[in-house]
Amino acid sequence: MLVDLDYFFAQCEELRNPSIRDKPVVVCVYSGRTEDSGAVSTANYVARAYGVKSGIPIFLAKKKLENTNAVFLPVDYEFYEEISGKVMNILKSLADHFEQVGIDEAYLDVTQKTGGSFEEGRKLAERVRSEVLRQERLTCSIGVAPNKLVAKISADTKKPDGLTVVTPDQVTVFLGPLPVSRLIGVGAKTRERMQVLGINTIFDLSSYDMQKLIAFFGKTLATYFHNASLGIDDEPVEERGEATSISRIATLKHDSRELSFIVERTDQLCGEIHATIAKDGLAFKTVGIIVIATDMSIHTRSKTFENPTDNLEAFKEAVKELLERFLDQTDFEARRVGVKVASFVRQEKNQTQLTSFINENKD
Ligand code: DCP
Ligand code: CA
Ligand code: CA
Repeated sequence: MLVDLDYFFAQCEELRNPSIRDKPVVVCVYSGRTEDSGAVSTANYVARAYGVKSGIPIFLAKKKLENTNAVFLPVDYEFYEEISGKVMNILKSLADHFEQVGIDEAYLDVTQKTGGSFEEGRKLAERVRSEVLRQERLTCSIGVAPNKLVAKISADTKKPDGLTVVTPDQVTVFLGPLPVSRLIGVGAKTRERMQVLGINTIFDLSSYDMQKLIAFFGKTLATYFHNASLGIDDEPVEERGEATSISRIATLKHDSRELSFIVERTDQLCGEIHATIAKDGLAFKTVGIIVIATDMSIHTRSKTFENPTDNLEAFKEAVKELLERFLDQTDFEARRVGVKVASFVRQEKNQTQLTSFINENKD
């Protein structure tokens, strides 16, 4: 099954401030050039009814929501990541195999847990939804299907708070009428090229002459398109590697530009992170700071050591240096501060050789 959280960033904002729930909520990435320059990250479904969606300019969203009690908020990735992590732990606990893709969705292989029964699959999906709602107060949409390709498309069918089950014998009937753009790998350009060939629906694609398809797209792509159109996919649900970075962020007791006051807080955060990674036997090469200023602008600085370390004092010292330089170079006053470590290596016991296990950063 594919589990995707509904209007994720905006739903997180509703979570911390339930009074905005019935209003249009628009989460924005402000570019900072002028007051309203930037793009919409996402919006709740109240705002979507007015035509507001991911990617449109903020000024346009404001225009569409004129004369409403809409709420516009800046993105707060750290907060969303924290919530995402909690949800992912729930999902992981309910699956045989688990694969997170992006901040708000994951594939769960539940073949063994359900004994391959789609009736059991539906029940398990209901359980996933009720656990995520009960423990984290969030709604999600789920697709249950014989493979990842069809699960993803079925999860997108009914939103928000939807559940769509597609059994093996329903796959081609389910996919057939949908536009080809619903297939992963068919973007705007490919869709246009297919349209020229008279291919609009997934059924059109599945019944299109294979030789002609190869002549047009090459063998690899044509084979992928053909299989995908028939709902054929045997990609396994694969656990991704461990986290590529760990961060902690906190709000200061009061806004400040005073190094010693800020460092008092970051020292605590360093301690928390250090406890986590020491437990896992990890050392790190990169240390970073995040400063969210009183105007909500977000600033980051980082530094990479020549050799990995797991030393708490060295960590705190690096953070202090970065903060000092930041305060020196800018006039921003800090409201929230965060620290981050990345570029992990695992420390083998009694061995000088360090094994790198870093996976490519997914986002
Ligand atoms: N996102 C973004 N810019 C985009 C698309 C997405 O910043 N162009 C962010 C905000 C979303 C999050 O990623 O909340 C997850 O993306 P989804 O595509 O899953 O969209 P939503 O969760 O917001 O909505 P839906 O209910 O349609 O899943
Ligand atoms: Ca989502
Ligand atoms: Ca998503």
